[in-house]
Amino acid sequence: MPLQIIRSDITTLEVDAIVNAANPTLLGGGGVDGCIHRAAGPKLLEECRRLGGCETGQAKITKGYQLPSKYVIHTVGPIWRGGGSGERELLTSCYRASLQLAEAHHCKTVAFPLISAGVYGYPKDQALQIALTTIDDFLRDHELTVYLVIFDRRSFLLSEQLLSPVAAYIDARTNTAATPVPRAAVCQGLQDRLGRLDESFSEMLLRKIDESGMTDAQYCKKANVDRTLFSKIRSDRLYRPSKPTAIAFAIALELSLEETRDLLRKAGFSLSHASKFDVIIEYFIETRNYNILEINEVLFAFDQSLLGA
Ligand code: AR6
Repeated sequence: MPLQIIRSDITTLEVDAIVNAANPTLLGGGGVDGCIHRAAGPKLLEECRRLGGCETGQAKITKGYQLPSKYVIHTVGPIWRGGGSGERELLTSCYRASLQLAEAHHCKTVAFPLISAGVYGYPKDQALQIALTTIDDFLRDHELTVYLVIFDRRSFLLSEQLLSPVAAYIDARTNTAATPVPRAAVCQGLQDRLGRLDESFSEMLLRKIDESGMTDAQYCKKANVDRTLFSKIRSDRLYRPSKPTAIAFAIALELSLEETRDLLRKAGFSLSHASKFDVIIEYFIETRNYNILEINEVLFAFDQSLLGA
C-alpha cells in the first residue's frame, strides 16, 4: 500500500529511511529525536555534527547506523505559534523535502512520525491532515511506500468534523434492533444481469475500471494499492482479494452501496451491520465520500483494518 498509517515505534521499522522530527541544531533532543539517537548510537550524533544544522522546513540525510533503517532523514518542523506564522507551509515543506531526499537516495520505503505534533505543539488533527495530503500529493507521481507512524494513540485526536458523524452513524446502525434493510438494487435489465452471471471478481473489476475511463496507474493511486498487485489482477482471472482490498477497489470506483455489495459478493464477502468496519464503510459510501485517506483515518481511530493492499 503506497500510504499506510501504522501504530509503532519508528526506531523499530525495517524501512529504507525513517524521518526524524529534529531541531535546527540537529544535535538531538527529546521526543522521537531522542529515541532515534538512542537507538542509532553515538555515530549518528558524530555525523549530525558535520551537517551544520538545518533550517525549519528543510531536511538533511544521514546513515542509520544501529537502526534497522538504512537512512535517517532529519527535518525541522515549525513550532506552533497559533497558525499565523506560516506553520502550514513550513510543515508541508518538511514532508516534501524529506520525500525528495528519500527519492534522491533511491529509497522505496519511508516512515514518518507526526512532525511538530509533540514538543513543537502543532495541533495533532491539523498535523495529521497536512501529513496525509502532502504525502498523498507526492505519491501521485512517485513510486514509494510511505508509513505514517502514530506513536501515542491516547494523544491522537481525529478531526471532530470527520469523526462525530461517523460515530453517530455507527451507533444508529449497530444498536438498533430494526436496522434498515438496504435499498433494493435498481433493476438494470434482466438481460444485462444474465449476461454477467459468470463474470469473476477481476473481470467485473476490470470492466468497471474500463467504464470509468481511468488508467491503471490513476486507479491504483486512487485505491491506494500497489501496481504489482494490480498486474496480478490483470493476469489472473480467478484472483481473490482480501476484504479491505476489495473494498478499496470499490471505493476507488466510487461505486454505490449496491454496486459495492455486488462486487464484494464476487469475492465471497458481504457488508453486515454487526461489524463496525462494515458500518464505517457503508457510512462513507452513503455519504459519497470516496476519499480513501479519510476513510482510513476513521478506520484507524476505531481500531479497524485499513483499506488497500
Ligand atoms: N516513534 C514514532 N513516533 C514517536 C516516537 C517514536 N519512537 N516518539 C515520539 N513520537 P516530537 P516535534 C511522536 O516531540 O513536535 C525534540 O526535542 C510523538 O508522539 O518528537 O516535531 C526535537 O529535538 C509526536 O506525535 O517532535 C525538537 O526540539 C511526534 O512523534 C522537538 O522535539 C513528534 O513529536 C521537535 O518537536
